[in-house]
Amino acid sequence: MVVQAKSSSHNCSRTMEGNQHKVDANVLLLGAENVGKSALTVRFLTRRFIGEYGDIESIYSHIDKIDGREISFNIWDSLYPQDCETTETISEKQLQWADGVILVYSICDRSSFEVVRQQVHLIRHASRKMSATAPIIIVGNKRDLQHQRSVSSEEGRLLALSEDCGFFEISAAETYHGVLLVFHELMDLIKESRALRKGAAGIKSIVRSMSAVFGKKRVE
Ligand SMILES: Nc1nc2c(ncn2[C@@H]2O[C@H](COP(=O)(O)OP(=O)(O)O)[C@@H](O)[C@H]2O)c(=O)[nH]1
Ligand SMILES: [Mg+2]
Repeated sequence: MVVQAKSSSHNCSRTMEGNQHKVDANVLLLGAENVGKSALTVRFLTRRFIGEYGDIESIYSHIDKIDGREISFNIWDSLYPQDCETTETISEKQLQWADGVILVYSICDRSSFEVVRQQVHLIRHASRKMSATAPIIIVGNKRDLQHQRSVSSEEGRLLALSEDCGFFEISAAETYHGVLLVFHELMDLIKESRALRKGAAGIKSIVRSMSAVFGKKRVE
């Protein structure tokens, strides 16, 4: 069950785009269980690391200021489905909702890295079908546990590079700053992707009006 702390829809994020002072962004956190999705979320919301988070799936609202502009984040801290070897681990609803995605793995859990690899492919595949591209940031968490590392930084960076994603290695347990950087970078990517979409829509409408004019002339 998803508990929604404050309701927000994809349309809402679009309508607010025109407002110079406030921007909405729906951020979806995905990844295997126990990698620190909730730790990352709670760090961003409260600046604190509390250690245990339970198995709660929730959408949180949080206002942040970036470069003097208010950003209203809606953060979906998801649960990785249990016994899901064959079923889909990301729902269409989640992808339609998300303006941007944070894919989290633990640097000391190789299987969680494989889940991220699988999920990034799933998202790219679904995006092509929905002709929408939500920016993705891949995050290797638990950087403080170097002695237990089983995924190298290079592997993480390479996966991100090959899938056109952002990449960070952080420790939600140790610092707030790394978590903040992840959300701010994702916001930058979301803005870029919206600007691109607007540009594409603008070009389409110019083409439409031009063909309307030239079409008319030909008829006359
Ligand atoms: N050492 C360390 N432990 C972490 C870190 N982030 C989360 N954890 C721990 O990992 C466990 C799972 O975290 P949680 O956020 O519940 O994972 P989720 O299932 O992906 O939401 C908890 O015991 C956290 O305290 C981190 O950066 N370093
Ligand atoms: Mg959790």
